[in-house]
Amino acid sequence: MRTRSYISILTIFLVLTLNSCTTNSERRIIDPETEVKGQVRAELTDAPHVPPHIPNKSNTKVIVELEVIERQMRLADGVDYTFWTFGGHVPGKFIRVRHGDWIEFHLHNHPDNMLPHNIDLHAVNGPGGGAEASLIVPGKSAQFSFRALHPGLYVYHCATAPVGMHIANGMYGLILVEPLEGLPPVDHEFYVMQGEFYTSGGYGERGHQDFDMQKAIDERPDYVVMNGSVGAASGENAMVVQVGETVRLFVGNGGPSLISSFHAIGEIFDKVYVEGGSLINKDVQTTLIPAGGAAIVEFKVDVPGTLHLVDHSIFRAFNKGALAQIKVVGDENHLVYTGKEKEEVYLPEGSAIQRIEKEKPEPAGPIIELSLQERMEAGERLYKSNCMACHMDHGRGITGTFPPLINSDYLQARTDKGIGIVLDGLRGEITVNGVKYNNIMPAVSLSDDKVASILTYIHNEFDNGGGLVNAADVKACRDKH
Ligand code: HEC
Ligand SMILES: [Cu+2]
Repeated sequence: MRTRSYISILTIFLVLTLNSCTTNSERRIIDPETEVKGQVRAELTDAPHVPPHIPNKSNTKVIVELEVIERQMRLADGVDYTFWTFGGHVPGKFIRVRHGDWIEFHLHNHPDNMLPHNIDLHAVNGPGGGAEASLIVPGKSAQFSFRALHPGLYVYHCATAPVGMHIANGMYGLILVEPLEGLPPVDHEFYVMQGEFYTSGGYGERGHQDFDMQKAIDERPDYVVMNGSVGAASGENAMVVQVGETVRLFVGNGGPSLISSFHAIGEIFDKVYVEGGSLINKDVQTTLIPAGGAAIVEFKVDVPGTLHLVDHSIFRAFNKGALAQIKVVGDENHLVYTGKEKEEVYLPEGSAIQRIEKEKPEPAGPIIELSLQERMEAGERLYKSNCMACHMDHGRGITGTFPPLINSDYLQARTDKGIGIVLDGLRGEITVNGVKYNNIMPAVSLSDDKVASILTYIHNEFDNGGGLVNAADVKACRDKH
């Protein structure tokens, strides 16, 4: 019988492969019989710091003391949140042990806390990763021990019901089980961990925000952040390195729900320890980090500038906070990257200012005028779909490229309220609020009514002296051409 012989061949094959997998060298697990010698207290650190490399020893007893603290902290400028933390910050303290170590874990639940908590470490072989053994009410401590059988970078998190809520409030961190041979030396090691927050108010809504269970169930976070808050690792909190140095990032994703497409804008990962395990991939642009997973990435920085570490599901990075930065300082290397060599206006021969053809010109007929409020409402929508791509949200502009529309002295000085600019476009050098621009704004083909609404919106919403622009004003200007 043909099928049967196939099956028996398959069975033999499976038995062989399974057997070969159980040898320790293949599975890289430590023999738990190996004797444990000596004892140390683990040094724990807050992100973006990582405890120092452990000198060459393993099979040591390592005592870890971790305290759960519930506290109100900044989530974004003007926004507060009551975080539940492992050690006082989000993400929780970084724990570094050695493959083969015996970890005596003490979890303390601070007496000022409101709720019971526990810990599930993905580095544990045992029920709940320690969750059952560590469940404690406020004012209590629990102790359990485990052998670090597998090397790798592991997530830990709270697993007290409702589990999703404990994680969503910030209860996650990383534990590194460093391989016996140690990780190769690098100039810098940093700790970066992504996580989402589901708040009662939308992104940026000021004041203290509560957790929103429905948004969490729907997986619709308002915030996706690196290291616990918007800006925790960017701007003046950016990590700083020198040109020519090597960097290792221990990257975790606490979730609770989203998968991170982890990417460094302006850098390629020389090495990625895929999913934080022992498989090494090379020359990687973006690595996927599952919820409750991790990755180790390594790279050498070649030129100065700012690297943006993002979740490449890119609205999360630029609209929800999933961004961290590494400032690279040092000398340029024009053999690797030149920077902008020149910029000039590009106009194919004989062409005039481009038109953005959106719609047919309005058929002549009675002009219907709207109230200020109606123009403002229509104007906001029209601004977002026709102007915001260049002039940015709230008319911020991009310095040197797209002039701002907020409180623009250039716009306010015009007698036509800017109608001519929208109808005809604009080119040549102009100065807006002291900054020179020499670029091209395309003419936008919109009806008189729509132009009136957009300009009314810009004059009122962006502090340009207010007033109402009527469709008749736009028509009069168009007729003069
Ligand atoms: C494709 C990009 C682009 C779009 C879309 C665009 N603009 Fe502009 N806009 C520019 C550029 C570039 C300039 C500066 C032109 C120059 O350097 O001469 C400018 C200049 C202006 C100015 C004068 C400078 C200032 O800051 O006051 C106004 C007003 C203006 N735009 C309004 C609008 C409005 C309203 C819309 C939407 C209907 C719009 N723009 C859409 C690129 C754009
Ligand atoms: Cu908890």
